[in-house]
Amino acid sequence: LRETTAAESAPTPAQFRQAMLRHLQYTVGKSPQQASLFDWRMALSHTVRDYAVDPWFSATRRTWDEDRKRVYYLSMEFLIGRLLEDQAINLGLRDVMVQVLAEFGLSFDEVAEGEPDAALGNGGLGRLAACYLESMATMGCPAYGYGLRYEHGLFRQHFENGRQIETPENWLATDNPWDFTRPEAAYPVGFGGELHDHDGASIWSPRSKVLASAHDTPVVGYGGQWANTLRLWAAMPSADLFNLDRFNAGDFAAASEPEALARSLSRVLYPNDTTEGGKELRLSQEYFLTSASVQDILRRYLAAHDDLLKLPEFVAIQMNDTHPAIAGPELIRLLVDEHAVDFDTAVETATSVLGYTNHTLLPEALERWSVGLMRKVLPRHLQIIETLDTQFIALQGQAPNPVRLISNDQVSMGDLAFTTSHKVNGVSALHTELVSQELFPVHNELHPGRIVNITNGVTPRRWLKLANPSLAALITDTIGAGWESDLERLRELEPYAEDPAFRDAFGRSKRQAKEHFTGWLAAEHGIELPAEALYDAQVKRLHEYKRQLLNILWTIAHWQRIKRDPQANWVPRVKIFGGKAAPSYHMAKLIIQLINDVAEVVNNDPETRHLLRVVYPPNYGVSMAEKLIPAADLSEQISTAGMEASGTGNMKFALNGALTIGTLDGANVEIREHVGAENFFLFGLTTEQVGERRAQQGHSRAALEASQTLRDVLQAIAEGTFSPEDHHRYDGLLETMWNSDWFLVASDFEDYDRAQGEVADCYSDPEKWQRMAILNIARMGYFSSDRSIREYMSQIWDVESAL
Ligand code: 26M
Repeated sequence: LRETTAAESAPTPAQFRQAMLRHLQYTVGKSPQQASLFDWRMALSHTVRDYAVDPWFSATRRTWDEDRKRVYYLSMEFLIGRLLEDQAINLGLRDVMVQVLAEFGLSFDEVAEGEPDAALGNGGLGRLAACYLESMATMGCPAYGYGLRYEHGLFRQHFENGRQIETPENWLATDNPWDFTRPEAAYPVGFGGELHDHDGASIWSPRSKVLASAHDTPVVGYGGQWANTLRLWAAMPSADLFNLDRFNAGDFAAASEPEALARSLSRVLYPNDTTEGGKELRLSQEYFLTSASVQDILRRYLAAHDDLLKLPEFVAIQMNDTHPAIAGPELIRLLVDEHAVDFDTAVETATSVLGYTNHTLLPEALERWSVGLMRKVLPRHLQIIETLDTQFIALQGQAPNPVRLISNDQVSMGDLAFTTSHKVNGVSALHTELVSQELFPVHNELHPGRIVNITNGVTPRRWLKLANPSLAALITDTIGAGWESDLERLRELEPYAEDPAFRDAFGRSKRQAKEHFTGWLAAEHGIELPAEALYDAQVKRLHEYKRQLLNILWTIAHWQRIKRDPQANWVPRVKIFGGKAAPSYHMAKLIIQLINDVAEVVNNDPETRHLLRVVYPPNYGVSMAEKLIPAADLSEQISTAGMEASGTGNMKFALNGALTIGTLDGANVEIREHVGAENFFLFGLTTEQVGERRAQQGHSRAALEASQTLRDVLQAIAEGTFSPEDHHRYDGLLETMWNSDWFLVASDFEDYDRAQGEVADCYSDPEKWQRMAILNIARMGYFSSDRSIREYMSQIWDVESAL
């Protein structure tokens, strides 16, 4: 086995070319003359993948040989995007690959554009898991990602008359070249059935069993010195799991239940980024992921050890939100029922192994499962949770109203995850404070020190080097290579903020990124944009708390002002929106329609179209973000304070030299501290003021009465200015604005307007703007996911780097 790093063993163009031609002929079965773009991409992907295998083998081998502790990251979502360029960069193959393709007359961008995004996630939580996988590999942290191999990822979005339409996503329709199928790694997962008492012990006889079958993708770290595995489970009906007893008893429908369940389990990703609750299939998916993963973890541990009580010395399991929180009961069940460990020892062992990351405080997003459904699907686990609940009540002594794992006939997965974890973490400083004080105050007093903060981060390989090659090249030219895996080195750029030549070069790189984005937008969506304008972007899932509504209402106000005084010295702006709404989230879908209706009117107004555009390219996802974020001048991070756990898009924008207009929410607080308050456009109520304002009767009406600007905006909407064919389209939305406004759009409007005025003033002084943008880039090193992972390794997982 080779132990050399990718950089040392980089192939020559001739070697790479030969390897690719071999794959074209023998893997794809085509000659260069017959090959389509698809064929070339397959040959290229297999060629790149080959170079991942050596570091992958050697990392796996060393982990076994050195008997290292491993991290297992359990997540229902991995929002990976494309892999070809990412893997090529990390293996040091990007340049040679581009060169060899060019020799065949092919443009790399054109070949790469054919790769479908692996969109196995909804948004921030899923993308964070993908950044963390890449950083764990870069940091030499022995780790596995465990997830589900959904046949259909997040739905595709398009607009009809401005309304969101969802269609199925189908990333596996063509070959997935990254996937190694592992039919030998398969585990039965049981569902339903009964409990029987046997000598005081509970025996679970599931009604159906489904096989979990593994598909592995190597995840190579930057520099190619380490690689981990992303293991995705596919549900498989299995001949021997077909229920023969029931079949022979004549109950044919019941006999094929396992097969029906199997066909649905890994079929599709649930498209909500908040729980809608109660769906049996979702609970079954969560258990399927968790059980298969925990079985695999124990199998791997027992292949090298025999004392299960030492599990915490060799295994750390991280639960990405509560979605895999059944891991506690499942691990306890396997230890007690299959390995004869006594209950209390099993609980202690499981708790020492497990960690839980909380990603949200929204009450509707905190998972609760009805006791009835739990009993039906997972009777043994419910029994274990009941025992844990009894123990947890006892721990609270004489408390009159103890916190319970089960209340109102529902299992609270957050409380369960807390009690079965040795560490619980929030994802930004503010969020962790709220997790301690608002969400888990009782747990926190019982277990001081269990809650820790790990502020989120993003991988600079994908979000700077890959997405923004012109800025990345400028950085390397200025401070040398190596910043990619030591992002604090960006600080060396600080003095260049005062260097006019560097500022010009930065301006040119921003211009190139804009051209790349607008070129794509024109080719893909037929939308032409002016290059000389302030690109102002808000891209993220549609949610009322994220306040896309505040942004579009301000856009209308801005349009009205331009129309009142068209000759004034306006800064031309392009308002860019992107993001999907959950299919059943009516208000979010109405906001999408409003944005598209406003775009229709504003973009066709000859008086203003040279000064204001509104664009909403459909189907925002990782690959669109890679083009859009580098092109942005202004990043909208405008959630109601206290509601966005962290945000990670905010980090990607600032790292690419966009300035932020934002509230004191989530990681915005820390971003502002790092880049400097003078380089950040702050507005809005604080978390504390949000609480106070909501308690004031009639706050929405009061705020509207204080803002002529906002009243004029609502008036225009009410008159049908943007929906001439349906004056009542936005009645519901307007009613909310006047009478409830939970998200405080009206309360924050005037201050947002003031901050947007500062943005425009600042942008008209390019020297000042560029200085601020450069200082943002230089001071964003802290937000590398490498730093986050280092903190998880030392504060939660107690695992050492193998490098
Ligand atoms: C739950 C049950 C059923 C179906 C879907 C879900 C579900 C899926 C995703 C619930 C929440 C989901 O994601 C929440 C999320 O993305 N949270 C975001 O996490 C980011 C990473 O920590 C933070 O930066 C964001 O602030 C936070 O909103």
